[in-house]
Amino acid sequence: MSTKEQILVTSPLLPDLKEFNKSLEQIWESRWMTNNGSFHQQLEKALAEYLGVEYISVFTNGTLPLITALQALELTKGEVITTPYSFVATTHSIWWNGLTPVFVDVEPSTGNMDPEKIESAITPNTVAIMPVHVYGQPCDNERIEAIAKKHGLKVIYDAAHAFGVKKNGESVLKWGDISTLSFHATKVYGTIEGGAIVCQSKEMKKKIDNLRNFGITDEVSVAYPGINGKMDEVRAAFGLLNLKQVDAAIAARKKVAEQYRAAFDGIEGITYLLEQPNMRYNYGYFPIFVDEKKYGLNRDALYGKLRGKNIFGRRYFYPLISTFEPYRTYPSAALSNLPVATKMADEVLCLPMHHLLTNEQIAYIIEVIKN
Ligand code: T4K
Repeated sequence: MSTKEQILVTSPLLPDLKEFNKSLEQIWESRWMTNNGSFHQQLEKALAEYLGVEYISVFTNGTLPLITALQALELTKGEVITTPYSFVATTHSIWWNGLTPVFVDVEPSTGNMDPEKIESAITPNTVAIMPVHVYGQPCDNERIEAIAKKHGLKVIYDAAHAFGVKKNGESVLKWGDISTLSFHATKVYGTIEGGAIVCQSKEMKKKIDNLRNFGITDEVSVAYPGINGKMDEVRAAFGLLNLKQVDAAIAARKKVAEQYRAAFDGIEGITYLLEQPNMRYNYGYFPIFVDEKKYGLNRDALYGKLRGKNIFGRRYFYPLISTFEPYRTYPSAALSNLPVATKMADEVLCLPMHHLLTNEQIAYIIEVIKN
């Protein structure tokens, strides 16, 4: 295989262009571009069915659902317990609502928030917990929600990575008060930019839909200081077509994961996250963890070596959110509070993982890591 070709960490899922053109013709003909149009309505219906959830509101990206979720739950002051091991949008959404993020450490087996650490971080000011199903690995929902119930806290899952993920045949999006999704181009299922909120009642969906449209409740009334989070018709049409092929894409990703796992079982110092039983995963990411002592190179050296061979992995999620400028002075951002997350962030490398990787490309990546 030529090393001239760049192998990127991901590749977007694209609908058939001819089919997409047909949708565009319909949009042109209707002259209806956005604001709850026909494709938008069809997409919400189709997503609810595909995901096995009742109430879903699509958004223009995956960050506004996080911000809006906190507003829908009327959390206006206090602390929100969250994970530093995520994309920065998770913590930003807390900040944007004038709330205080409180970081807790994660579990090494999943990279998700450690329920024990949650309980000890609760103060009289705590109002909610915002866990992330990082890489689509489901959180320990039973323990998290038992803690939330005991202390009267809301739970908002950042499920940006958990599109189509199920535990015991049930969508993980049904957990907690609200879950949010991202349909960014780099995700398993995408609408170019896009996202959604999944909630548990008709009334809550109505409120979220209003918040997504400036808080407008009718032609002459505005009930909340809402935002413009609406998805346009072009992206809704794109998303509808992508839904038809997402299962095939997940199946292709699963095969990539199987090849990686088989190969890394034989490489000292390279580990990966183990699958938990009774889950349906989406294989959105393939993080490996590099133990310098055993492997002989540290993560950054391997990252650089792969780049030198035209293999562009990404260090998701390094650096930890808690080390970024806006958050590093928070008491909970202290390294001593986050030893597991710090170690994971220092050792992680997400390898190329998408539906278009060829067996030759996978073998080439494995070969470079082996040598
Ligand atoms: N919560 C969590 C847990 C999240 O992970 C995210 C987003 C969010 C919330 C917020 O959702 P959004 O508001 O983004 O919908 C990417 C994505 O931009 C971001 O969506 C994602 N998480 C995050 C983990 O990764 P970058 O800065 O790594 O993207 P970029 O542009 O470097 O692209 C990564 C790779 O993908 C490159 O190798 C090139 C390839 N690529 C990228 C794009 C955009 C393509 O092949 N085609 C493309 O169109 O952030």
